[in-house]
Amino acid sequence: MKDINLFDTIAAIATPLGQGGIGIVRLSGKKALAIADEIFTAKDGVKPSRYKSHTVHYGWIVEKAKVKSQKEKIVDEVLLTVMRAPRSYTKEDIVEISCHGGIVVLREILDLVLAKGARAAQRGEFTKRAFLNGRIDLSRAEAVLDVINAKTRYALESSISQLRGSLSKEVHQLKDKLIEVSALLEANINFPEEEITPANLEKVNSDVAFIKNEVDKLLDSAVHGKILREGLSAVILGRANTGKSSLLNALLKEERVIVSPVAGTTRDAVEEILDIRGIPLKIADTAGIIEPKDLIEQEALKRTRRYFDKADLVLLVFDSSSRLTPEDRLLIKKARAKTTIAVLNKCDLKPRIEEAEIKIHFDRLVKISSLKRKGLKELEEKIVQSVWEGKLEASDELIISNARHIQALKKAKEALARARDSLKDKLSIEFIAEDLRLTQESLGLIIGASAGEDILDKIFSQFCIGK
Ligand SMILES: Nc1nc2c(ncn2[C@@H]2O[C@H](COP(=O)(O)OP(=O)(O)OP(=O)(O)O)[C@@H](O)[C@H]2O)c(=O)[nH]1
Ligand SMILES: [Mg+2]
Repeated sequence: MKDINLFDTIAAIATPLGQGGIGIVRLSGKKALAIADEIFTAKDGVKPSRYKSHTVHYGWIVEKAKVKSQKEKIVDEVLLTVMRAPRSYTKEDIVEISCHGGIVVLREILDLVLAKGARAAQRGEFTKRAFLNGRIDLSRAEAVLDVINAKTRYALESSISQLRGSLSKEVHQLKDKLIEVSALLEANINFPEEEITPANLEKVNSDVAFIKNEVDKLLDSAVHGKILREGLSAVILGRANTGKSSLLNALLKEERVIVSPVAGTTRDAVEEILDIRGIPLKIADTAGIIEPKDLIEQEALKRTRRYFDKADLVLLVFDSSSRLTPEDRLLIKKARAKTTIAVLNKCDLKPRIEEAEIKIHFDRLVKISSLKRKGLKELEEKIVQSVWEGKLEASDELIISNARHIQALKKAKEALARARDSLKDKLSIEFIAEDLRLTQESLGLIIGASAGEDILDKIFSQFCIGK
């Protein structure tokens, strides 16, 4: 996006290309209203440049005759919205033309606008202007992208909160605190003969501890952020015939995979996507093969392993109507390394399993019957709990989901840890001041205060055109 002129008036089709009820062509910049004057004929005859800000007008987009013998051509019947600088998305004059949502109409209107002197906008250029004109900071600009890309209700809520400035507020507060602390230290660096007072040193200590704690909290939330973005992946694990495929079918409420009394029914792992209370859950049914007898079974085992390795959550299925087998015990050992829910299936039959032994290894245990569809709600409940550990219930929590923010926070965390060590070891004040400066810089990256042109390019190129 280098070398683009920020004084140009830009235009783009802001709605998805396809057929729809309405489509929008959007213009932003100094010439937006003058261009609208040339192509829009209002029903009441008033020119757009005379409209008040935030008003909507009915009329037609008209292509004037190029030569006298030609008649002027009506392109479409439209509504035209005017938002004047600085009270607009970009802080510039904005004109939005809402026309009928056909590709040809939209294209013709855009061509007309370009012919009158606007330039085709690049990806994210409207939002980039909002950032460069100081209406939003970088974390909020990125939140615009997250809102557009949100795939679940929770992801949307979290991006909306970031769009409203929750993250930038938090970062600004931390930066202010850092500035305060740095000022105390700088005074000492500039006037070394004046020893830093024990009271001031104590304040530096406690403020640094406070900031570090806040940064840690933000980083902790990133685990949830990943799930909001990408969904949660779970694997159904268990020895043959415990009812893994039956469980998948029960959760999906359809007969998706083959179920049979023959051990080794499932060979190929099957992955499906479920929506569990707004969280997308990718769930894989695997083969219950533990000791492969042929090449196909070897391959099946390999696939089970692959799903197991990448899973955030394991549903370890037991047949509660039989005693634990050595295979069950082997799987218990493996699953302990992961977040696991022990699922005691076939609870409609007489229980024979050593429940107490399983409880030793796993905090979460549910009894279900896939056949009779019992206990499935409790299982869903446990799945949600295991993911959020009750955290999402506190809905105000700020959740970090952006990889760039995570990276910047990690850098801040490292610098803060060094500053704390230096404080503990009573090292020279300069060292501490330097690490606090680095912390400030890293936090500044999140809101864009210290972000370079290359970072901006990378961020805004992920946007769609017209945003
Ligand atoms: N009584 C009872 N039987 C069940 C239940 N769930 C599954 N079964 C039966 O157990 C047998 C095995 O079920 P599957 O779902 O194929 O088991 P699986 O774990 O996928 O087996 P593999 O794919 O061979 O590893 C079938 O006959 C099912 O009908 C249950 O809750 N109660
Ligand atoms: Mg199966």
